[in-house]
Amino acid sequence: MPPPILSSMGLVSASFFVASFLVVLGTAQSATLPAPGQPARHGIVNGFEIIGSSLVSAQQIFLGTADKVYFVDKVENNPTRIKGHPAWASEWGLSANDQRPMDPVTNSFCAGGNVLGNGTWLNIGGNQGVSYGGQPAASQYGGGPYNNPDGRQSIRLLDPCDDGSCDWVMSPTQIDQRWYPTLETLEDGTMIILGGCRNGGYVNDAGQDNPTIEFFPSRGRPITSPILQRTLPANLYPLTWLLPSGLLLIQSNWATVFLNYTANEETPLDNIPDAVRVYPASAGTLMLPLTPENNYTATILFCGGSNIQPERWTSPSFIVPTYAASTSCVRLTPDVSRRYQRDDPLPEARTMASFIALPDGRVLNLNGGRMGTAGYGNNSWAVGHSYADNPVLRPAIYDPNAPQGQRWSTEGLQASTVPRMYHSSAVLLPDGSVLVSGSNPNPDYLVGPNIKYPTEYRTELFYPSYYNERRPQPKGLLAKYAYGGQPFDVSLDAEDLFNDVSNVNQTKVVIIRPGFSTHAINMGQRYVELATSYTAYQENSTAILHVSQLPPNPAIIAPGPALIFVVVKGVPSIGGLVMLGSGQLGTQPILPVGELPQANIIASASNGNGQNSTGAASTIRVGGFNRVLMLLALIGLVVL
Ligand SMILES: *[C@@H]1O[C@H](CO)[C@@H](O)[C@H](O)[C@H]1NC(C)=O
Ligand SMILES: *[C@@H]1O[C@H](CO)[C@@H](O)[C@H](O)[C@H]1NC(C)=O
Ligand SMILES: *[C@@H]1O[C@H](CO)[C@@H](O)[C@H](O)[C@H]1NC(C)=O
Ligand SMILES: *[C@@H]1O[C@H](CO)[C@@H](O)[C@H](O)[C@H]1NC(C)=O
Ligand SMILES: *[C@@H]1O[C@H](CO)[C@@H](O)[C@H](O)[C@H]1NC(C)=O
Ligand SMILES: *[C@@H]1O[C@H](CO)[C@@H](O)[C@H](O)[C@H]1NC(C)=O
Ligand SMILES: *[C@@H]1O[C@H](CO)[C@@H](O)[C@H](O)[C@H]1NC(C)=O
Ligand SMILES: [Cu+2]
Repeated sequence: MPPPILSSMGLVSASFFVASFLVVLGTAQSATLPAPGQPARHGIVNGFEIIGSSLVSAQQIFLGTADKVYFVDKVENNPTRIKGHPAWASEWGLSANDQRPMDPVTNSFCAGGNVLGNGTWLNIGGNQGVSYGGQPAASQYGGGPYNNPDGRQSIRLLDPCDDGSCDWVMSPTQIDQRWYPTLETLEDGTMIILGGCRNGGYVNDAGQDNPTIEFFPSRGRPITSPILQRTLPANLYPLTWLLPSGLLLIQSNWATVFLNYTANEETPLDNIPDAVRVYPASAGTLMLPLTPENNYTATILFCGGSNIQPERWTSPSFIVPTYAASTSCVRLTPDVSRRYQRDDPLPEARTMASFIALPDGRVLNLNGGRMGTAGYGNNSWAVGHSYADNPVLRPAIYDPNAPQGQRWSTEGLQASTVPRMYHSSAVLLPDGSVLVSGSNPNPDYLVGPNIKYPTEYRTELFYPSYYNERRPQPKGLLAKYAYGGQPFDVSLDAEDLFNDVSNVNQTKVVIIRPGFSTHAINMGQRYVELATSYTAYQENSTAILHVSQLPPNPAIIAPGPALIFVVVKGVPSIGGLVMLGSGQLGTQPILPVGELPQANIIASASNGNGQNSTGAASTIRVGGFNRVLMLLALIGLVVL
């Protein structure tokens, strides 16, 4: 962090800006969420429950509203139909447990997705139009049994809704052909779209590679990316995160770079050790919680995948499903060091692990197999068509705060009964359960008694340990959050604090973007803890939680919709869907950060031992951090 150099000009414009913004903020702050209630279900704690059958197979899923999960499949012969052809998308209503088919128009096979800063979801790219068995359709403009035009250049948009009226809409603009692209939301709420191939296949090759990046809305022609160009053949769905520094981290095959996407400049970091993590090796990956304690410093965890050398991928003697997946876990804190560090290995080798950020700060690891990789084909050695085998049915949980050597645990966790192989997915729901669905390592819809890995519709919830606890019901959470600005108050009653006021110092407010889940990646998934302090009353065990707005840097979490939870002693409230930032694409307003009041537990007058514990550690931490935030805010203002 550079030393503070503030020109008088900066201060003048800052104070002018503060004054004008307080008016705006006054309006923004008046909108609060209704206090959340309790889960509608009683869960099987640490276990799975099948809650129904999806209409299409869940190759891609995301939470669009607090009540609706959207499914996107590849084009195939799903018995559910819409507009005279098989459906390949649907909506699942959580409270009513009902569904409806939807129509993404073109073939969304292995598309990428993510959400814009204004709340519109994107689903981008895909495959050619297909017919029975995934064979190319006679016409690439529609018609035929599946009536699906070529989706490789498609930009599909969805504004999620709760009234059953919304459907996918095609953007009139197109992208370059991309099958298996990655989407990452940028700090102005626009989208960067990375990589992909033109014709598909198990891995990429020079003849069909699209080693370029482009943007939505468009910023002009695609730009060549050297890392994508030199990491064939395993460069599809490149693992990409926007870092708090504003650089992007890209991990592809064995290589890692920073991308400065405005200067179009890539800077190499160390190669990743032990295993390939991108598709089709498909490691579990996740940015660990960004918290006031770690100064919002990003650490990325990569676990499993497969140790496959470049020439092996295309070797005719490579029998994929008999090759064991990796147990290796590594971490990278790219804004601090370019070196990967080994972390505790997975309890079981895994390819296609989905990593889900739980509100309590732990990471749930589920889905995938012990052998082989993602992908499928008509090879004699395939398991049916699957290139993976030996499903890992038991989840595992990673605690980033546990001492090294003790971070992974499977204790008490029950196995699922449903293999979740290639084309399965998982996403966090507002009630803190995790929806798990999909699995279809087949070219078309395929079910039957002798099919080991059929097209899977069974949809489960996994209920983490906190699920049946009485949930906190905080009052006063906002509906919109600014980057910087004034703190606000949330009230917790005695029940919310489990009738023990000292639990207020084990209370946190967290924002989670659950992301777009496909191919063991949750694009855009992120966990950010807000700075807090409290005024608590021993006399009646209630507390006012003082909560900071978002850190004044939209690269920490990009604008757009996300869930907010208040977590007391590891038990989250039911998450509310809120808007981060302005709700519009474009440079986000950055505000000076208001100081949090001193944390304080006020002793009962009647209580003889007269405890008056001020949360000194919490307050000093916040104070020190705020100076940094203030500087960032002022830099932002000068730029404005
Ligand atoms: C969000 O921005 C995109 C790109 O400009 C636009 O297509 C979409 O309609 C916008 N959504 C909303 C809700 O305004
Ligand atoms: C990207 O490079 C440009 C030009 O060198 C520089 O001004 C900018 O600060 C860089 N961006 C980041 C996020 O480092
Ligand atoms: C975070 O910042 C504070 C104050 O600037 C500093 O004291 C602390 O060491 C930093 N912590 C980390 C983990 O970098
Ligand atoms: C794979 O095999 C099936 C069944 O024999 C056949 O229908 C299909 O066309 C084949 N697919 C490819 C891509 O060769
Ligand atoms: C919370 O406060 C209680 C009582 O003051 C104390 O015993 C406990 O150690 C504190 N816990 C944390 C995590 O600070
Ligand atoms: C709890 O006690 C404090 C201090 O007497 C008081 O200000 C507050 O209103 C009380 N809260 C409730 C919910 O009774
Ligand atoms: C507790 O301590 C704070 C900070 O020193 C002080 O402002 C407050 O008056 C004290 N409260 C009681 C009830 O003693
Ligand atoms: Cu795929």
